Amino acid sequence: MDRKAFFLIAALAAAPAAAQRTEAQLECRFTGTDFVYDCALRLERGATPIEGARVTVGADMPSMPMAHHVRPVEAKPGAAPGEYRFRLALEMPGEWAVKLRLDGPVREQLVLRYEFDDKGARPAVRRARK
Ligand SMILES: [Cu+2]
Repeated sequence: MDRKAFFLIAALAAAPAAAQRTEAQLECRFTGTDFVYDCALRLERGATPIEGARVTVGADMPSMPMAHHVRPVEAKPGAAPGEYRFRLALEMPGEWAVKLRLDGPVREQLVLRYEFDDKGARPAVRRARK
């Protein structure tokens, strides 16, 4: 092949690499039962929803290693592309590390740190160490 064609192919192959990071967004609603949450997870890569993934969700508390035993649950596909839904039964409010294992089109493990209370969940704020 000539040089121009080779350069074009190389450029196309290189372009997606920068966009390969998996983005995960989590929204959890408190169910009213201690400490059970209905969660919707959005997965995308380079603004493209990740569809057809098998998502297993576990959780533990970074501040209390080995203290909790939350049984991992399997997420179900949601209504929107790249959306997955699951119910998370935690053992107390506070900061939890939500552990996602992705299988299928994307094989990856992600850890999302979220603060859970009776209003729902939001990303845990990193406090600067003194
Ligand atoms: Cu705890």
